Amino acid sequence: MTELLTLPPRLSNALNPDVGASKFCPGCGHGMILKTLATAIDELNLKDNTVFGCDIGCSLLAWDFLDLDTVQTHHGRTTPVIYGVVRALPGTVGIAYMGDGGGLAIGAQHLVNAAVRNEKMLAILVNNTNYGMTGGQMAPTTMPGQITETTPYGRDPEVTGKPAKGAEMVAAIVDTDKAYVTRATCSNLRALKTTFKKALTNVAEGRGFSFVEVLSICPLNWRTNNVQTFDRLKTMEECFKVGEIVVPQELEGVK
Ligand SMILES: Cc1ncc(C[n+]2csc(CCOP(=O)(O)OP(=O)(O)O)c2C)c(N)n1
Ligand code: SF4
Repeated sequence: MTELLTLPPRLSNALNPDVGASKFCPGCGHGMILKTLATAIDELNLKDNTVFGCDIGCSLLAWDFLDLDTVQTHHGRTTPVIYGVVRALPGTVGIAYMGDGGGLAIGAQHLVNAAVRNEKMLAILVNNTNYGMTGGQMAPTTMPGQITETTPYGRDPEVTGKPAKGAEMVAAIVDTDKAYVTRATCSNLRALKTTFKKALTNVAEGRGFSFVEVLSICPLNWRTNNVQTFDRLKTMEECFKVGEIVVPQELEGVK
């Protein structure tokens, strides 16, 4: 029985075993989301033909998290870099991993064009409602009333608009027979794994564009303890509806 205590943790093959200490802040959502993605890649046996791209922002700290061919690019440019790889090497499963700032502010035009053109890739947008890496400024997704470094009295929609709804925006412009568009949350990692498996399957089967927005947590910039962090995530789940928006018929059986 004591032998069990000395067994190393079981890691997914798609995780880099030599990554060392986490580069993310304690309690960050990125680590949970990436670990779940690695498990989904393993369960679908896609590791050897997957290419991973990470953006600027805290997502770039994923550059050595996975044992996959990886490229790091600037704000939202990860999307065109990844579909460039897929176009050059058809059959590659390309993943662009970005923050809500990268995907919905400076890189929004890339996301829109990839979605409209049904590029055969997976875009994962991690929504933590702020610009995490640069110290917690307002992002397109900041919620009404939310205090950030640049909205010290709370975001006022009269002045800066309402929060951008990435998944709904993408759903409005994709080919609904071929694309997969959904919003998930890091409060339910089991459901997130199924979501990633559907999104990856849609790409691996050459059907079309997959978009997964994941509601995530940023305790450092939110200045929240564990309880407050997950309470904030519940508020986000009320503001950004979790669930599938566009699902091709072929994916219905994927678990
Ligand atoms: C053109 C340009 N403007 C600003 C920056 C500074 N910058 C680096 S990361 C970042 C915020 C990224 O926020 P987000 O995409 O939401 O990712 P997060 O860090 O929250 O995961 C900004 C503004 C930059 N690198 N390049
Ligand atoms: S700043 Fe926020 S998003 Fe970035 S690593 Fe820290 S907790 Fe995670």
